[in-house]
Amino acid sequence: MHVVVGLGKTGLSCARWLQRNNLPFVVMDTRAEPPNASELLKEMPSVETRFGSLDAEMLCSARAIVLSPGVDPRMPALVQARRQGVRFTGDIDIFARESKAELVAITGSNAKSTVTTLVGEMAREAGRKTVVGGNIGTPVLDLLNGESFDFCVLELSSFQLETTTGLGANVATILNICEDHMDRYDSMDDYAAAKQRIYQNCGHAVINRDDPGSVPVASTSRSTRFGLGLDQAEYGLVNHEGELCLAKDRQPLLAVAQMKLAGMHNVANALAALALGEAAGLAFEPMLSVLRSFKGLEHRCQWVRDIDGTSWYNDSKGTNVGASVAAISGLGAKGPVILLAGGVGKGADFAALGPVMKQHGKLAILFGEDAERIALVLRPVVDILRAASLEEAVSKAASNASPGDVVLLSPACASFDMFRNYEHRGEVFMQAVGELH
Ligand code: UMA
Ligand code: ADP
Repeated sequence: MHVVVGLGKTGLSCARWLQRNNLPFVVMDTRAEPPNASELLKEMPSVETRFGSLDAEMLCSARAIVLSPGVDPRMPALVQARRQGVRFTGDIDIFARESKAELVAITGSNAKSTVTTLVGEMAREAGRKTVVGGNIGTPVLDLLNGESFDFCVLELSSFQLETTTGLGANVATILNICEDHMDRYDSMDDYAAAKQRIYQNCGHAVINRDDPGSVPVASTSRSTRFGLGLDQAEYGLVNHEGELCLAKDRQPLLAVAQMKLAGMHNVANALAALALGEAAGLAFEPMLSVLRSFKGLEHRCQWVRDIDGTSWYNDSKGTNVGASVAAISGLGAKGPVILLAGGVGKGADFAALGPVMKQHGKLAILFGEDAERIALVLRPVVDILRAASLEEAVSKAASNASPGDVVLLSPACASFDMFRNYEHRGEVFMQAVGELH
């Protein structure tokens, strides 16, 4: 019998898949009332469940444990089952064995959703029957139950990769690595090792030339590199007729100014998407057409409005230090930055915010659980204010803003101390900014 552990989106889709395949299973969740319990019981009234705690005895006798990404495998009952030789799997592992489609797999500490969406749009524009799923939101096993497809782009988190053995993607990449989820890993090495699993049996690796953490530790048959350097082999940048252009082998492909996405981090993301798309056999014209029109995803350096010469941006998806550093330097080119940051730091070191705020920052307005830890880093380089709520932070930003400034919500933290999720945080911010006069 299989045991599905965790009844969020992933657990529910795993239960559906097991039922479709007539495999016996039990669903467990440490919460007494897990989020999808009523949905599960409605769809499968006779399903066996164990809610409230993990049943160690049952786990130890399982044929396999299908673990949800949000469940920490270091929990004692899971450690015990592993010691007794029980096989661990996850939805991505099952999907990789079942799906026959061309697979492009994307991980990284940041930029996953942006690059995944770009490659998905590029494949659609090139006429491929495409699906996009994984950490970006749609559980992968639900994809197997929908329309037929021959091209699949998956965003994978380190949590999902932990239970994935022999992914065998046609094309795979680690876009970048910086500190994240340090509450879930014992060290950066453990986190990086989980990410490396994306390259298992992959046909073609796409490597970020500017980030050593992107390089596969095991050899791969083929690889392509991308990076922001000028005049590089493979994917990079060139100056052509006075314009900065995306380039392949020093040949210009598209002027950066023709892209709607803002910030140099998004230029790197565009190069990554081109390298992935080309490795997966997509033609350049449809890929470039997507880069000309794609405006970016919500909550990622999203322009909200201009008020009296000050530009307001929502980067609520900046949930780790590396993301906020990229957002501050990307938007800092437009003007002095008033940064709104704080929340749950997930054990991260905030030191890297210091230099970039020294260069671009005018003021930092801090809120949430880890506000004081961020203040310790920023106090020597920039003025600091504290706010009890995001609405108060917005109002303090408005009182301190001058024409030419950029007000940026890029919290460098998770949101769950004050909000349901990063989308909720971004919406509260946009609402408050929308109400300013
Ligand atoms: N649960 C337990 N015990 C625990 C923790 C959780 O029983 O100790 C249970 C919860 O009660 C809940 C279920 O597990 O019932 C939640 O499962 P989950 O946390 O694995 O979340 P899902 O709803 O299955 O969503 C997951 C991803 N969530 C996480 O990895 C935390 C979603 O990524 C993903 O979109 C979805 O699968 C579909 O693939 C979200 C995320 O925050 C966006 N990802 C992290 C990130 O991007 O930084 C990695
Ligand atoms: P993910 O899915 O990995 O969280 P997103 O595409 O949603 O990635 O972007 C999340 C945040 O990461 C953005 O809001 C931005 O602050 C930052 N970011 C985007 N691209 C990059 C990049 N190439 N390098 C570093 N940070 C980035």
